[in-house]
Amino acid sequence: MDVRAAIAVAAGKPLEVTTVQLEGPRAFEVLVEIKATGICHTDDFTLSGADPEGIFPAILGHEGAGVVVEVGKGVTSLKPGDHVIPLYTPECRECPSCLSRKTNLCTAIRSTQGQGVMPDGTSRFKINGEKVHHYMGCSTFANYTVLPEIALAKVNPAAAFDKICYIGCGVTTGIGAVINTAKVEMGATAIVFGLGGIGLNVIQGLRLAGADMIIGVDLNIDKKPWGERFGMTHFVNPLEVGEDLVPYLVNLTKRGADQIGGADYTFDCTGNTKVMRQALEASHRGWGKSVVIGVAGAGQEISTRPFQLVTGRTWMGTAFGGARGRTDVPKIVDWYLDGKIEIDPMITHVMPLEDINKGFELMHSGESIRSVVVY
Ligand code: NAD
Ligand code: AHE
Ligand code: ZN
Repeated sequence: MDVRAAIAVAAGKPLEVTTVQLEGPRAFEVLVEIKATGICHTDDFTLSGADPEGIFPAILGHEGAGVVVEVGKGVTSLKPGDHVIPLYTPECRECPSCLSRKTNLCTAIRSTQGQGVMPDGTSRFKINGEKVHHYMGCSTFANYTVLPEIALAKVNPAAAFDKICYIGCGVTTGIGAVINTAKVEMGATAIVFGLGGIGLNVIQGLRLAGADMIIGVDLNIDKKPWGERFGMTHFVNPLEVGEDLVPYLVNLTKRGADQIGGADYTFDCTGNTKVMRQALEASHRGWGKSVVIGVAGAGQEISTRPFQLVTGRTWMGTAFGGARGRTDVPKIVDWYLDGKIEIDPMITHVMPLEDINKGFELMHSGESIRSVVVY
């Protein structure tokens, strides 16, 4: 069938909106009509050419929501009409990783996903007979896409697609980093570096977990009211503090009889490796946990003095907020419907697929929190 899609033709080039051909679902696959998709910084990261797994041409997009149109042979958990959210971290419930209960990083289809193809090694997308790659197993920058059954979460049909698409990445990553990865407790102190589409969800996760002091750090002063809107208690602009950012943050978080500073929990939501180091070093001596969420380009590395770890800090990372997609995503949709978490105000811009490059420009200029394409 013919579908409308935004194709990433080459690194650093704008997406090209055109018609491509999509083959129907094979065994254990599902054809989904995508109704809405968010634009995440990771799409921009891959489009920039910095992603070692970036392949062109490809149909990017991994933050979608839609409706099942057709199921392939052997599919048992979904039927036409079901509302679904695509999962770039699937949940097969059978691989050693799923069975370990220690990680959400299902390994069932990870290698083919990284090669931009379906689990059988082929692509369902073509343009003029030439192969177009899938992306993160999702390709939500197309109004129809095919996914493996294990990479779809069935969700409450009462929820609006143009809001819950954000649960496909940003909302779940931010809130999950707090709840699943860091396991933040009531009364904790926390620092969030980068108050974009992910960082603001870390902040609302911290509010949900009952953190007392929530410090937001961003180079863009316009993000201050945004942080406050979701529970941030203090804002720090590194440009005002200069070279002394870490001692400044340690001082700000001093408490208790010994007056040792550093936050209980810190989160990098920038993808900048220097910020990742600052986040680790601004966490508390003896027990601070620092969570890397940001994604950094090929060849970039993080560093610190081993002393920082010897003295009890833990450096950790999270993908998709540690969420097991088919189990946790439907619950997060229900949290949204129950008013437990907010999504609507963070969706600052909505546009048709034809204007998708505008969504990337708004991200670059820092004007948007989340842009959503509605088909
Ligand atoms: P975004 O562009 O919306 O937000 C980034 C924010 O960081 C902006 O507000 C920007 O002003 C701020 N920033 C940039 N450099 C900074 C610095 N040196 N100090 C302080 N603030 C700085 O991006 P996003 O969609 O929120 O994504 C954030 C990062 O998280 C990206 O690297 C993205 O690829 C990654 N990500 C990871 C996962 C995961 O599962 N681990 C999921 C989604 C996104
Ligand atoms: N392809 C990159 C890695 C990118 C990456 O870490 N992706 C995150 C999700 S970001 C969503 O916005 C992820 O899920 N990682 C786990 C995984 O298995 O990819 C690279 O550096 O090669
Ligand atoms: Zn993302």
